[in-house]
Amino acid sequence: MTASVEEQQFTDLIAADSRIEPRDWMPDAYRKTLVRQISQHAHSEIIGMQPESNWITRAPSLKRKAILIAKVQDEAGHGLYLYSAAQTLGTSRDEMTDALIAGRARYSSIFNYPAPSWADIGSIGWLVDGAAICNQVPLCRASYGPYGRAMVRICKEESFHQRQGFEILLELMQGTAAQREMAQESVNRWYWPALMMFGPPDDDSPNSAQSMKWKIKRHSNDELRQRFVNMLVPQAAVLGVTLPDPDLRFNEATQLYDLGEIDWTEFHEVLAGRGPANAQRLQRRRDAHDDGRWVREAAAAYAHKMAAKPATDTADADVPNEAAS
Ligand code: FAQ
Repeated sequence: MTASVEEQQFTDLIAADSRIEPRDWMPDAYRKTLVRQISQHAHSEIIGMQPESNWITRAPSLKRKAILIAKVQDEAGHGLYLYSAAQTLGTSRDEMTDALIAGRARYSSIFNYPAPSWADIGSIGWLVDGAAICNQVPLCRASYGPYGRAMVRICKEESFHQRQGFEILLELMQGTAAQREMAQESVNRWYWPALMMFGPPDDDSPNSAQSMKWKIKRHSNDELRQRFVNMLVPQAAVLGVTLPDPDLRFNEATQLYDLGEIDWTEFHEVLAGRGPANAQRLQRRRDAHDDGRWVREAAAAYAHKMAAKPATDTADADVPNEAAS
């Protein structure tokens, strides 16, 4: 069967490394894949605010508190850019939110782990934002325009996040024995879940091949995981922390680090909703949605009122009446 003109144009744009824009024709499956990935990504940013926002009131200094507030606020912004990008594909934010609240949508496995110590704020920045950058820098070149452009700004902010996490850990590692122990204990808990953020191994990743053909993904899950570990090893040496993988070794032949076995059973348990904090994260999101209902209703009522007013009225409302003053 020969391709239609529209289909050929789509194929040519992808082959030329050009961008697909919202009004361009695209195959249904391409649209569906993008909505799936971008909405999951948006949900991750929003749920991902929870482990860190827990520490805002307990940050050890005013400086740390200010940095943490800014970081958590950045994650909210990332969620909003991503919901907007997904909306350009014809799925409304309400639909995406409903799916999340109802427990039908995925978000990154990593946010189903608790953050019981201050060092976890360092580990989240260093390891979680570090993994996010490794995964997301190639997404700046994703073939769908609104997604790729959103990723450019997100990656700039994630790189600040990663450095602030590294710096928290560095300060702890230069502190007392108890602080060093707290940092190491935290890295021990976050290391493996951070490796799982890249998704299942390549031979068990049903979406990768097609997403790479469409140039949404540019590298496989395992390639990016490997790139991440290569980046972490020298950074761990500067920090003075040990990465908790006894099988981690530099392989002279491949010039890459060999990794120990990842516990994929744990990954699948978390994806099935049985991780350490899944229920708590989802409940918190539902409560926040309920608590925010009056704000949404007030905003909608105001928009309705403004739309009903004649245009001149609206303009006059903000301009002081010179004759009267
Ligand atoms: N967690 O066939 P694949 C952040 C699912 S943002 C949960 O390999 P794909 C910033 C996958 O969805 C972190 N589910 O799938 C931050 C699929 O399920 P489905 C989020 C996972 O899409 C920092 C199934 O398994 N980043 O951290 C996970 O080709 C600090 C089969 O997998 C992104 O979303 C997982 N880890 O590759 C915020 C980046 N892995 O939908 C706050 C964009 C896989 O068929 C604080 N996304 N699954 O039912 C991607 O790059 C890709 O979607 C992958 C998965 C690589 C995550």
